[in-house]
Amino acid sequence: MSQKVQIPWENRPENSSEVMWRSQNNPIISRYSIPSSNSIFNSAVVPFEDGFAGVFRCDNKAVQMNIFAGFSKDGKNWKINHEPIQMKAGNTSMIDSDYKYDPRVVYIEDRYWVTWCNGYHGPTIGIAYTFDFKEFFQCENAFLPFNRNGVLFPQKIDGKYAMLSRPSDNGHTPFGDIYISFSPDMKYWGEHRCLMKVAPFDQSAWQCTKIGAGTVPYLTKEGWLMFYHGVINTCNGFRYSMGAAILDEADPTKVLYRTKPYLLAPAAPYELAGDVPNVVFPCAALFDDEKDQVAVYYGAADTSVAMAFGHISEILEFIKNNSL
Ligand code: BMA
Repeated sequence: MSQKVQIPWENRPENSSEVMWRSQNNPIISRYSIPSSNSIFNSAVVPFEDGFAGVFRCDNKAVQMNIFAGFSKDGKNWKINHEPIQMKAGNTSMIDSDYKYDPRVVYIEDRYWVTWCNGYHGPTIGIAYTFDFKEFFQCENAFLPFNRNGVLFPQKIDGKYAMLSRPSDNGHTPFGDIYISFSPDMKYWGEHRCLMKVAPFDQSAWQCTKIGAGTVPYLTKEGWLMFYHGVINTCNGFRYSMGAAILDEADPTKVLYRTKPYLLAPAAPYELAGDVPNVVFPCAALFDDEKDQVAVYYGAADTSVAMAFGHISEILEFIKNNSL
């Protein structure tokens, strides 16, 4: 599953012994990168043609949440469209949307699928497909409101599409576990199973309030590797960190391992301060198996997009040796 395009990469800094380390160029996308934006964060990228394409959450200066397509040759320098994605009708004519945020993107079979948090009487999971990142076709919402963090698997499991999600409420949800659901056709979703719950406070407090799927699961020799966010409710509000889990290859309703310590938590200035302080929110990852490299894209403090790097083999070992 190696990708032909060189993924963005920076070696581990000499003075670092961390499993994952930040880009020296963080944040790689700053809040005012398009004329209308107040903030650009929680965004997703994939290999596309001879470079990369992405779907970006750009909140405007009225603080309306919407998603925009963007393109890059190297995965680090991005040109984001100045107009939001205009959806056409996909497998339904009901494409209502009060707002769109926190997109994920995945290539399955013959096209790119976008999932996002879609405003339909509250947040739920919107789905669209595109072949070229110019025309987008919106499909039925996957679930009833309220739901967030819908993340598709990159291939069918036993002939069905599979999606992770996080049932929630209409506010700043103070709870949340990750579920997995299946669909024969990207329209009707069912067979909902609870996948992963929050961790006990006394065992892994950074993920004791809520957890949500982050990056598209990636098949490794150990199983499906998925970076996720975990939240603790502190006396100063929510704090979002990144961990990772490995799911069983044949039956991804089974969690094999998940990190007890976090892999990345708010510590850099752009993660500690911003529109929402103390947020590290992973939404995409690019992998290169041959080079044993992964580059993770995450939203920093609901303000900008940042990147972190790691060696796939070391991350897998870390998850297995430090599992909850
Ligand atoms: C969630 C979403 C995310 C955001 C996070 C932290 O509910 O709005 O987009 O990053 O809160 O504010």
